[in-house]
Amino acid sequence: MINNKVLAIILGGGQGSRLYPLTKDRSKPAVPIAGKYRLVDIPISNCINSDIKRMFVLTQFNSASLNRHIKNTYHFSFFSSAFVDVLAAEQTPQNKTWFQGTADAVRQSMHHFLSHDFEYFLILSGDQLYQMDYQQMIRAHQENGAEISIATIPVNAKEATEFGILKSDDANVIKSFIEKPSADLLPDWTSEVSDEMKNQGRNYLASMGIYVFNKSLLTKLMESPDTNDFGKEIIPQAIDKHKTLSYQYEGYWTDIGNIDSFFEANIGLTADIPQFDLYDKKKRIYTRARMLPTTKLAGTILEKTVIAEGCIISAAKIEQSVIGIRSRIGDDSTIINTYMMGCDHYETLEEIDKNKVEILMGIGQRCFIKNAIIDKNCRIGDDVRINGGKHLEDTETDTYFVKDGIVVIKKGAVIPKNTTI
Ligand code: ADQ
Ligand code: ADP
Repeated sequence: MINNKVLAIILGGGQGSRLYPLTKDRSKPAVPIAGKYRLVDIPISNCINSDIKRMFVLTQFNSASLNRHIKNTYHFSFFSSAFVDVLAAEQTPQNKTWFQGTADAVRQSMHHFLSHDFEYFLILSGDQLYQMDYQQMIRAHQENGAEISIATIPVNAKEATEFGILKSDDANVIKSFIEKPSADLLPDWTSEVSDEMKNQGRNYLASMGIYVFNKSLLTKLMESPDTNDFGKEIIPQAIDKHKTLSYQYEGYWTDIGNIDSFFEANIGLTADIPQFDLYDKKKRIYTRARMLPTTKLAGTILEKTVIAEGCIISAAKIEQSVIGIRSRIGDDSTIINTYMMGCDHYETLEEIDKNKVEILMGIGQRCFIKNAIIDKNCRIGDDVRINGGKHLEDTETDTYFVKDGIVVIKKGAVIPKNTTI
């Protein structure tokens, strides 16, 4: 049984600066996606669906929301060896610094891993949207006698500069690798790909940042203290010395490391047939079971919209939007191309009265909101107009942040009535 031989390490995130301000108060794995999940649910669910049930999540910040989410979600049987453990960067007498990079994060946590019985490390990224059976990759690794395997995917020239790009021989053995090549170097890095990929202009083979390492090899590689990153050092230095295989994948896979790609990945769920399939019984995405009531709607025209549980909505229109758990949207409001994350709790009438709440959690009446991400627990007053788009310059205030035309309302922000952004 391969699954008993694998220990999964989920790289939960460095500073998460590219997802700021969503990562202002929480670690990256805890960022809410798709209305009811968190980023970390994706690799954890892929592991569970691949029958790999021993997982560590490495994160730079020890955020309360991440720990609570993992603790409340992943309950395995008392009799199984399954677990999901969060390891945050910790100061010890040996390590006075935070993780310096992905390999350093693994190195600093190595003593936690080595007390387990396993043969393969499965190293995963925490900020990607995809559904993959890791068993097939590990089987290919084993059958071909590889020491390292890298999952790869064909990408186009524009994307190629953002990834590790590699070339392999006919037996899928990786012969060369370059981390994030500049555009002028790209002509040397094309690969033979299928006709379907060629027709889409996807002529470069990119690393998906998903690696299988033999335990003994990675343990040895980690002994050198000068390698901080997998992409920049470990992989380029290892391919000449250790048999490194490319495991090619052609399904849906997207990196959601910045605000733009995070927004696109969420809004993509509103397509007629989304590329990321949340409805597949065999590739289920797990998250916290919250026992919320059903959503209540009154007089709203809905166009390609995904609505999570527990919402109370009387908006005029919601179009191409993802509305998260416990969202409240008032009369005559219009929401377009927006990801609203929802709320952590409902406000009771007593709380509203006691705290003299003027603007309720959620979106008020007669608002117009377009091209926005609304983080959790925001209070948006009546007649607020948020019109995101390329006409807006990148900017930041106490309550919102604009990046690439997308307006991000910060967690818990209060936007007074009649505000225009
Ligand atoms: P990047 O995604 O740019 O490229 P990196 O920033 O190192 O590489 O992040 C990889 C994963 O590790 C991400 O999930 C990130 O959040 C996490 N991470 C980063 N620093 C961390 C830290 N200090 N502690 C814990 N987790 C951390 C990598 C490869 C490329 C490949 C792309 C595919 O280097 O070769 O093409 O992934 O997305
Ligand atoms: P989720 O459903 O996103 O997992 P939780 O149920 O964990 O959210 O709640 C998120 C946070 O909100 C927790 O810190 C929880 O304690 C807090 N919370 C829940 N109810 C209330 C409340 N009535 N007032 C303030 N905070 C609350």
